Amino acid sequence: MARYNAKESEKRWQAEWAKREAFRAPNRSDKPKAYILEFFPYPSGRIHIGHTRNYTMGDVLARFQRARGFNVLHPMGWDAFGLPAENAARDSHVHPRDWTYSNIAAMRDQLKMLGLSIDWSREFATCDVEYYGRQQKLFLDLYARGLVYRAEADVNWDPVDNTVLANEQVIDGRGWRSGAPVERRKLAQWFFKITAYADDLLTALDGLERWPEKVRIMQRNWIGRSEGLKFKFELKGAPQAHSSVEVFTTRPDTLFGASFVALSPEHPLTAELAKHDPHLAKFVAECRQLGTAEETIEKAEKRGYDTGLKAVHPFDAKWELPVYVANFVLMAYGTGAIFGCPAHDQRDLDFARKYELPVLPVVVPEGTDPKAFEVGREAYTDEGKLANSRFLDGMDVEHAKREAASRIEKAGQGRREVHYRLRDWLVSRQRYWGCPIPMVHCENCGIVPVPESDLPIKLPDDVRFDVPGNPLDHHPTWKHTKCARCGNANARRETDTLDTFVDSSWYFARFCDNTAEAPINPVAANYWLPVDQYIGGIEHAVLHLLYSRFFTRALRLAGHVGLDEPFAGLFTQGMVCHETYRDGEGRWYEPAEVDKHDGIARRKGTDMRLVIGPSEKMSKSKKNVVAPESIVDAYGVDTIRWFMLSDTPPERDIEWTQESAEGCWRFVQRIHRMVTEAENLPPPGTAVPAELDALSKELRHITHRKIDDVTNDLEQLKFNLAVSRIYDFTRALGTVTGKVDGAVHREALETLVLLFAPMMPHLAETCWQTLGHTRLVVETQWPEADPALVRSDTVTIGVQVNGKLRGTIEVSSEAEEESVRESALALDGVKRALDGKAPKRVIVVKGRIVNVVA
Ligand code: ANZ
Ligand code: ZN
Repeated sequence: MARYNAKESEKRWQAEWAKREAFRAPNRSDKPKAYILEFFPYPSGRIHIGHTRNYTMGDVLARFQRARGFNVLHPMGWDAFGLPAENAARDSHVHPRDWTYSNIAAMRDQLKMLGLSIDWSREFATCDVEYYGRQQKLFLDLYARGLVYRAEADVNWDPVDNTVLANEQVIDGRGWRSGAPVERRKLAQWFFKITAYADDLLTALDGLERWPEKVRIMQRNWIGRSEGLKFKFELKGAPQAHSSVEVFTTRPDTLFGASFVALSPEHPLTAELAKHDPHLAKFVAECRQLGTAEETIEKAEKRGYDTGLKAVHPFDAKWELPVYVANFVLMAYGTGAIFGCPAHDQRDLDFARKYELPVLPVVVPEGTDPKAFEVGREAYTDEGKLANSRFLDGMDVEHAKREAASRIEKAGQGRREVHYRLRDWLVSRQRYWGCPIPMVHCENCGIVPVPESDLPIKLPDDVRFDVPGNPLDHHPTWKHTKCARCGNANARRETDTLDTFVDSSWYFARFCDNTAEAPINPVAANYWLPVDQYIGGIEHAVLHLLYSRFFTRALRLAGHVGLDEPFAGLFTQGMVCHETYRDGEGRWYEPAEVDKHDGIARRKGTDMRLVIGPSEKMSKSKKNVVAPESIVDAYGVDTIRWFMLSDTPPERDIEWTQESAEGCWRFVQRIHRMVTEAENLPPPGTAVPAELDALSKELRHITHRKIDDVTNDLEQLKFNLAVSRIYDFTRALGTVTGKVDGAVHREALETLVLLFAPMMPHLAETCWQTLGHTRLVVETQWPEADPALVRSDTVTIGVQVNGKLRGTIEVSSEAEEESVRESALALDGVKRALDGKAPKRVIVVKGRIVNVVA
């Protein structure tokens, strides 16, 4: 019996699919449409095995939906602008364009090797001038609609990448790419007015029912809507133009617990005071080193500077509060000034303890005596009743908020307001390898948009990377141009390029028609959008996914698309992990460079011992990556695909191990053997006889239940469950040869092949052919379950080993405990988990579950 030659078969079927254009998606069809998309990759070099997980998931869905009669769009492209290309240029003297396109070529081959059912005719890279030139047109359209502006602002400056960053791109106070601590600088920059949609972006989250709740929560928090009160404190001792200061609070109920007022270091009053106070000026300069990201400021030690000014309490003219400048007050939020109530706000409490300010509780838990209630190291932020608060005493928090706010409004000292944490999106970058912003600066006219007829503004090729700063700015001629408005020959092109997150904010719309003259073909976009299932990593929960939601709204305003929400369904897959290996000097080693025996790792071919680190997300920096080629050479791509879907729920992290991959490979072989060795099958299309023996009837039941189950599993993206059903089905089929009706046997085998086809498409084609078919699986419909056969007196029960689901078994609802136990232990998944050892205990919960304790 010939073993299954995965490598040969995979090559052959891939060529066959390409020849038949099996995955080409027409823009017009009678079928219902399904748009399935994985986050498009950044062409950083080569993919490793960790990257294959989300492509596999997307591909399973695409193949599944195609078989179910959908017109499926499953495209691929490249998020190809960005700094790594410039760094490569600086370090290895290769042009960013060459570096990028050669990476794309390599990665395209790799993705093709994975057998993904992609419509390659729609491929593009965001660095293609055909793409970024059209993006410039979109930029001009948004500018004309008032959604783009240039302003001087405090920005995050990344001193390593030499560019500004958006707030979303500062993680723990460091640049998201460089990891360098960011600084605060005042610069004129380009912004997208995402805040114009703050409320809409927030409320529309409720309608995104097929998004993970955690992503919606993260976006909700990022947008950060607050209802509060803006009001004035009269100031004593302040310079003339500053007789009062405005603050924003969400807790006007706590006003009688106020013990200080604080200004942002960037507040105009601070600047005024600092002119005559060098100590304050020095304090402000120190605060600047913190950057503008809120998270960083939140975590930094609270520090303040007493200005000596006094603020008058709005409810008591005789009550004066000290006025500080404090590092935790952001200029860009609210009014850039606050009043502090230490008993009920942790930051204020930390601050008050440090500067020995009073801490007076004004909200106490229901039923507590205010005199006995004390605040220690932790602020009290829960519900309660007002106390120590004169006319507010005894009210609950909501009531007291309303009462305090009304009094202030009536007195004309302030107004209720809604504030958002969300800031406008800073999109300009001082880098070369990005989309040039199509604007011109003219000394007569100011900012002048490039006329559309002059688009695209192409990047120059002859640039230098050996001098720090923006290569476009250094270029001897590129930026010199004529003003389109007044003809001034000394106008200057904008040398900033767009944040690459702009590139990824509309690529999904371009895929709908990548040949259109317009940036987006509205007919095609209206047909295909929204993306029905989007798959990618949770790290983009706020960045890419929020920007795209905004950009789609902006595009709608400019008449390019007809919808607001680009992604109807979102799935965030878990990471692929691997342990790490390090030598005594801290150098990392790839798994391929390591020999591991009995838990001891040595560098291959030497006896140098390596330290084994915990399993972590695969990453180039720690070298815990596995090249897909090495696995494909040994076992074929279907083995990788099967591995990526097996055992663990898709939203959780998995660990790549050679042993499990070998297990998958054995399963591939086993299926192939089973299909090849099946004897006495009647020809394809033979009807199942009406009268059947008991065993044949039972097999039909199993077959149709499997169709039903796998269909449901895949609809819900429960790939691991689908996999365990197929293991189970295979096991059931393994025992019937020669004992059941031939037509029933054929029906079961064909069903098995069609059910695993989305996951192991190459193996499926080979088996399908072996079973005597001339059409391909990719041209064959998904099997349909007969409802009468789905209903049966068997039950499917899960089998867990140490609490982790390893498979399911199909048993009669009457089955004896002993036989259930036996079937459970016979599962491949269970055997693998037990690794040859006997189980400690097997607990059978009749009709429900089997728990194996290893
Ligand atoms: C007094 C107070 C008392 C506050 C209390 C809170 C609790 P959210 O809900 O996030 O919108 N705040 C206002 N502007 C600020 C700024 N520019 N920088 C730093 N903090 C600022 O937070 C609103 C609350 O954050 C406001 O309510 C204010 O402190 C503070 F028991 O006012 B509160
Ligand atoms: Zn001009």
